[in-house]
This record gives sequence, C-alpha cells and structure tokens, in this order.
Amino acid sequence: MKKYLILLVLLSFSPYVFAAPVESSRADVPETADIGEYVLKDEFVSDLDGCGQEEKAALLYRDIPEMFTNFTLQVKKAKRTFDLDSAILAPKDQCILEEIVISPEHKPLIGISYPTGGHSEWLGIYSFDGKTLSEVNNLFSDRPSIVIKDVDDDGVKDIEIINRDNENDPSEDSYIKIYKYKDGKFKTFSVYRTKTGTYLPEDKIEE
Ligand SMILES: [Ca+2]
Ligand SMILES: [Ca+2]
Repeated sequence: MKKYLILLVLLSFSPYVFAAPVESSRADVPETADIGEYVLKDEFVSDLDGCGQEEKAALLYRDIPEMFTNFTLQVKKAKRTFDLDSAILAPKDQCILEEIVISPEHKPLIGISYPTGGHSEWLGIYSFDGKTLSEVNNLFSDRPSIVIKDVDDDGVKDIEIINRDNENDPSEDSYIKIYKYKDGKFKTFSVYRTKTGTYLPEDKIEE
C-alpha cells in the first residue's frame, strides 16, 4: 500500500519535473548577490545601560534580492550579543540609526527612523538595560514631522509629532502631539488641534 502511495505522489509531481524551465521573472537580480548575508547599515558606541562601559549598537539587514528587508537591531555588550529581529521592514538604504540622548541624567536610547518620502515618517525607539533590548515606542507621522526637542524647557527632551487632521482638511489642519518621557517610555502629554486652535481635553488623549 505504501509503495502505491509513493508512486502516486511521484506521478502527481511528474509534470513539474519534466516541464521546460521557466524564464525567471527576476532576471534583474544578479546571480552573484550574497543572499542572506548580514550587512551592516549603521552603528554607534555608547554606554546604553549606564554600567560605565560602552556598548555597540548596530543596525543590520539580510541582503536579500527584495526591495524591503527586515532590519535587525543588535547591541554588543562585552562578549554578549543581543538581537532584536524584524525591528523594522524597510528598503535597505532608507533606515537611519541614531543615539537619542534626552538628558545627561537619562540613559541614552536607540532610535531607528525611516522617512518614506513626502507622506510618512516612522521612528522606533529602543532601550537596553544590560540584560534586555526592548522597544520603547513606535511613532508615526503622516505630515511628516517627528522632532526630538525640549518643548517645555525642563531639561529633558520631548518628542513633537504632527499628523494630518483627517476629520477636517488634512492638507491644512493638523494634530500636534507632544510626548514626554516618563517611566521609561514616551507618553502623550498634549494634543493641539490647529483647526480649532485648542488643546484636546486630557481625558480624550490616548497613549
Ligand atoms: Ca554600558
Ligand atoms: Ca522637556
């Protein structure tokens, strides 16, 4: 019974085995491409966990013949390596790795930004505590405008993000969101509507 089953399976695949080779639709991909190798996009060195010694943060991608690739964020501390796979899916040449220092009292954060042209910008923020590499925030702007600055002059940098107000005229009206850093994360602090010139009431603000 088993023999017949195997024969049946072989026969069912035979048309594919003997079929004429099909021209690849991806003829533009060079055959010598290093498929699957990690490529270093960017890196910086900083004392991310406040231990007194520097770690190395790196942004890597797999060199696959596709327009979009999954970027890996990597932190090296002494002999240990911490990887955060699929931190962002983006074109190989469009991601920027940066150190985000919000004040001398706070540990530095890691930022990966991805400007996608005239319509959107993405900023992923990550922290490393010496044992774990984790995502802190995942922020988006369709204006696009994401700016890290000390908005309220308290000595700690905040984040200002502008998004289109789709309930009104999205080409004119915007929401300006301010995020303040609190308990290891940027949290929405205020939302200003340019259409009405008013702030959203506190109980209407989402995280
Ligand atoms: Ca350190
Ligand atoms: Ca501030």
